[in-house]
Amino acid sequence: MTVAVTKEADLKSKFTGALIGTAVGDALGAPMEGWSFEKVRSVYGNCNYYNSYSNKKGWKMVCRYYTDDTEMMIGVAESLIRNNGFDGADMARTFVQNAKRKRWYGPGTMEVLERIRAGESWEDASGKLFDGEGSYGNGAAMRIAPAALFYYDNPDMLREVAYKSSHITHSHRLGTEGAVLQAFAIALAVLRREKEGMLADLRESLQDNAYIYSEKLKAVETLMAKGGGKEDVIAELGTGEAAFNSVPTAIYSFLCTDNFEDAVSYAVSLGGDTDTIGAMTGAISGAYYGAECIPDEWLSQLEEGKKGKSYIIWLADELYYRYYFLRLKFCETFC
Ligand code: RVK
Ligand code: MG
Ligand code: MG
Repeated sequence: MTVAVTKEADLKSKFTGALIGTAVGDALGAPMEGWSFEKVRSVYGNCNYYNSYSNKKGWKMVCRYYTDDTEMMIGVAESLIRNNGFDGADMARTFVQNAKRKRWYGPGTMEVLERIRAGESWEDASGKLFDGEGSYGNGAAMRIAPAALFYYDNPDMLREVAYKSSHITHSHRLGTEGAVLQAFAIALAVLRREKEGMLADLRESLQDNAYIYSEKLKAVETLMAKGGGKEDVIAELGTGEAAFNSVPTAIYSFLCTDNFEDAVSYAVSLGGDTDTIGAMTGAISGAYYGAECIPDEWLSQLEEGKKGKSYIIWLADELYYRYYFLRLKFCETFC
């Protein structure tokens, strides 16, 4: 991974962009989660934000309430901040304390959290799912942004923490590898000023045995080259709840567009797991373009309250300061 120097102000904005971008993408996609591509198109037109005002039925996309994607992302951030880094027991406890059914959790993740609440070891609970296979759902990837930001300039720690934080709920190799890929996409978005070369770096970040992800990244490259239509993107990358059918789709949504609004609009326009693909695209795009690039019209609608918009922005600030002072301390000692 090439390390570029990012200005401090830019970096802080990227931290905020990734966290609030997760919430905005999640909230924008939530009302249409599970809809087919055709249904999304028939209700919202082509899902271009401005066009949505003028679609035939007069429906307008809303960006109000976040779901499990953001609630779990908040848990990752809270735990990293509290511990100045990763602490598995604390993160598992935080997930359990934060989880509210009204946020629409995946069934596997809810089962793990209930097992931990009932006293099972947080290290073993996820391995009991799906006949001992573990979950390959996208629930670990969708919440990874805070860890990706905290370790964006340390690829070994990034991989380790992405893996360990995922394992709390997702022990299937394809579930954890999807989260690692999403973490690297966010880290690269923080580091980069241009998108060229990102796909090659992402490919390098994959483990040798992550066959399906390298195939999907090849498909991303082909679709980028030929400017594939949405039907091709859906058929080749997927829009489902499995990590391998959604993380590459989020990466593509970011790569094939030029700004935050288009990226997230594109992601949710594909239908399927819209809140999660929206959240993951929002995280990558927010990390790349910065918080200022998130449309006010979306941000102003986003829920407030105990753990709403202002709290998420505060978490991003805290995470940034923790990151900054830890690196400063490291440099005073070793540089
Ligand atoms: C409701 C067979 C498996 C599997 C395995 C399938 C929220 C199951 C968020 C499972 C996200 C689903 C989503 C999701 C996040 C996973 N064999 N099928 N080994 N592993 N699946 O339940 O947190 O929306 O159909 O672990 O990853 O917005 O139900 O939850 O869209 O993937 O849920 O995996 O889901 P889970 P999750
Ligand atoms: Mg959700
Ligand atoms: Mg979802």
